[in-house]
Amino acid sequence: MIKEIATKAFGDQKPGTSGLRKKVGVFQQPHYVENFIQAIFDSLEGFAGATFVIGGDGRYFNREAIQTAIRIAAANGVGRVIVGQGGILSTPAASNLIRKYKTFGGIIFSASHNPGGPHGDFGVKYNIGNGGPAPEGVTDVIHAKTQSIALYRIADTADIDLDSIGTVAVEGMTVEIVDPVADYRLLMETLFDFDRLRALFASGFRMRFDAMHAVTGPYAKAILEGALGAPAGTVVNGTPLPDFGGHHPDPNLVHAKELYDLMMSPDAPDFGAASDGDGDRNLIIGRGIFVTPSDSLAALAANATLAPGYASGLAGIARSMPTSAAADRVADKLGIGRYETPTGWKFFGNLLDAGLATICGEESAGTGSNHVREKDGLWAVLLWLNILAVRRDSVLAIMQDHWRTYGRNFYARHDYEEIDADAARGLMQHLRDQLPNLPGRRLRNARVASADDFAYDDPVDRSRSTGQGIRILFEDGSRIVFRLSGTGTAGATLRLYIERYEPDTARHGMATGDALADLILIAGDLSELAARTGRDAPSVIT
Ligand code: VG1
Ligand code: CO
Repeated sequence: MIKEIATKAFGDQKPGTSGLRKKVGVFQQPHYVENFIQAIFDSLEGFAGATFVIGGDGRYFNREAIQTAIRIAAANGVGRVIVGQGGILSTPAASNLIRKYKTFGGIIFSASHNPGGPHGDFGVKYNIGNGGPAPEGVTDVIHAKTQSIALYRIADTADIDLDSIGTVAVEGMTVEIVDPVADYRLLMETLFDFDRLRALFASGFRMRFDAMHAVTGPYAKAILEGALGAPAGTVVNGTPLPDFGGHHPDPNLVHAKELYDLMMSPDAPDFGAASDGDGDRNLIIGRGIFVTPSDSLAALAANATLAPGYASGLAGIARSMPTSAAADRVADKLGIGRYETPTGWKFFGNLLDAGLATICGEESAGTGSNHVREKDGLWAVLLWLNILAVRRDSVLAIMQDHWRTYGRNFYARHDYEEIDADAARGLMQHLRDQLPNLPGRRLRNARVASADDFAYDDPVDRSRSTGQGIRILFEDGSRIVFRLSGTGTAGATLRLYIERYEPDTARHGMATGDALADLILIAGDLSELAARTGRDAPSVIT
């Protein structure tokens, strides 16, 4: 039976950088999930009888939310849903299913790298038919619908069994429970030289992949230990847990410290990697070297043709604005297009669809290509492995060689988490007020070339996105960027991004902190950071 339930708007269902993200308790309120899913369908047209993909990263409340999404979809006239077994689908795997089976769209439950469990975070995101996150135009309509909602439609049925592969019906809608890994693995086989990778592991190459008790465990085990013959135990923390084992599934140097320490120790294997809650991020650490995500993007782009899927070359490289310009140098050398977009993967969709960019990346450990419309953690790991298998060099040697060729972009991001929201807004406004007076000014040893609040004009659909971060660019190519996070769920998170270009090979061995020390002081002075936030140090440095 299909029921129509009267409801009223929740005040705050506004999607951020990557969908709607809130504390689990917020999502557990009666009607909360129902309202948002109904608002998604209310924002769409022409989906009667169509197919949608539904899955999530396995975190606490995932199964309940998926059962609700199935009931609402059935009641709204959806023809079929494809659901990952156990409710599991990594974000890139969901993107692949949407594209491969040409579905109308997909609903992904995840709060990505945010902590899980009953007191952690939960999230939901709508992806469109190209497999990518809904662009701003679409999320704005969804948000408007959440504000005017008066009723939702829901099938009044029992829970279905999410664990058995096969097909069941819910009020005339077909529910197909599928292996979450199978199609993704086939896609990876089309991009990378699996024979060569098998030979690499057979030759004694060793790696550790930390799945952080999040969604990539089953994918990494099936591909690395299964298809590629890496020894059992290569994948650690490989079982997705609702609370991620009490950890924070964010593959950075704080939360993946154990992996980092191993890779810096005398017992380090050849390669270390980790992924996040929903499998779209990657952390790359070679023996004795952490590769910043910005450098990883540049190195992957520079070497991509070594993998079969990219052998014919790249059309272009896109990076988010705060990501270092290392990738730009590769694009310039290759003579291909380069694009600078606002933060968030949704801004890459049009460039990928139009064939303008092949590889995209963000400084926040996100790299991906035109194979899906999301960033893809395991893809980045496999591309690195493919490059290592062909070059037979260490990660350290490959990066040193890269810096010799292109120069080095020293880079760091400082996060100030859970600061007072008013203080954060005040700090940004204080910076904005200074913008007109900055060009030409000398700050310590650097002269400001230009300063602005980043705005992006999409070259494909001509949409304009404003207020995407304060940039202060110096004459020597150094940069300071400030922006407020759009994924946090408590207070505000201020992100400060610092970059300095160093062409001189003799200086490439410098510690990043030393290379950026002056710029960090300048950033602190200009923003009155300590006084306004009450913090004398960032919560996380990457
Ligand atoms: C952060 C990152 C951004 C990324 C987003 C979603 O956003 O900075 O680069 O696209 O998370 O990543 P923000 O607004 O907090 O800076 V994920 O792995 O949550 O899908
Ligand atoms: Co993620």
